[in-house]
Amino acid sequence: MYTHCFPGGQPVTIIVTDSLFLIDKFLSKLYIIGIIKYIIFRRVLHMNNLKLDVADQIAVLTISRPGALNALNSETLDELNTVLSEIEARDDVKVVILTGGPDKKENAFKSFVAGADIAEMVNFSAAEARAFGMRAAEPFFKLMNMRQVTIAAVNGFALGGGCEIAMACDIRIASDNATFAQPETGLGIIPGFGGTQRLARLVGMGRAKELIFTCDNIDAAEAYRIGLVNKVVAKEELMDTAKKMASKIISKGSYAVSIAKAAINNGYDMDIKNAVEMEANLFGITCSTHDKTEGMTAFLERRAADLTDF
Ligand code: CO8
Repeated sequence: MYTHCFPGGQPVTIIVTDSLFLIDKFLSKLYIIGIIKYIIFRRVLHMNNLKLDVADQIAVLTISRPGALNALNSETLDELNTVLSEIEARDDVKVVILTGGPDKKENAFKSFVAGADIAEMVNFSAAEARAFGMRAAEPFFKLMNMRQVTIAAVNGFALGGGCEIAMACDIRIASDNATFAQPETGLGIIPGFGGTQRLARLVGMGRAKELIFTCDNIDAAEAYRIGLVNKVVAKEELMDTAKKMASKIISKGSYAVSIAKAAINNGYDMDIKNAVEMEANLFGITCSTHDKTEGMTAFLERRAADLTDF
């Protein structure tokens, strides 16, 4: 009898007889492969400006540049791009919550993201500025289109690129002290991380133009009133609220949620006739799943559904 322990797993008791010798050798190889994969994974996921915590199928991704109020520089955008690809491949993550880390005085509610990094942008040529914009576009589109639901938990300043990254998420929940603005025209530039497009789509063209032309700060209550955020809560309740919403979403059919997300995103820029046809096609796909059979059968049998597709 022999106990074999997988990385991060429970010890497994194995009875080693002659006939099981080969199996044991195979398991030993798996163990080594596990260690190699762990080392590679750690290497790939080594991040200077982001923290990732995964629990209960929720990934909390924290942008952490305390000295710059979490401003987005090239390194942070690249890390974001890498980690979102890693997360999208994980079946154990159904919702991503994006938030900002504390400032250098440990104030957890100072800033979500205070914009793109002005110190990096100040000497950009036109070509470098364009490249910087495209560098952000990739991870921002991942937030928008990845199969997991993305929630921005906005815990303070969401200015310029900070407002823009929040808008790239599916849902925004703001703490009551949060401040939103697109201050770019005051710096002689325009919103370049999708702000001219996503703000108009979220709050309408008139309000988007007003915010971008005046650079006005708006508080969380006003952001809620104009439809920029889905919910405003006391700052102490921000993460709990975001996690509760995440858990509720996770309790539904995760594959169906991801298909609904794709339908909403893809249809938004289509004419209504093609959009509805696209929806019918996706509806057909969801009807061929285990979850559809289980969900509807459970309803008819008056029991809770066990939805497992993702
Ligand atoms: N970039 C770089 N550093 C920043 C940024 C930023 N966006 N915001 C704050 N910081 C730094 C400050 O320089 C300061 O650093 P240090 O301590 O070394 O002096 C530190 O963070 C703390 O900031 P403050 O001392 O200014 O803190 P205050 O509490 O006095 O003020 C504010 C907080 C009001 C948030 C203030 O810091 C501020 O106005 N920040 C800039 C906000 C801004 O204008 N954001 C928009 C930037 S432009 C943008 O986002 C464009 C996106 C699209 C780019 C597209 C390119 C293609």
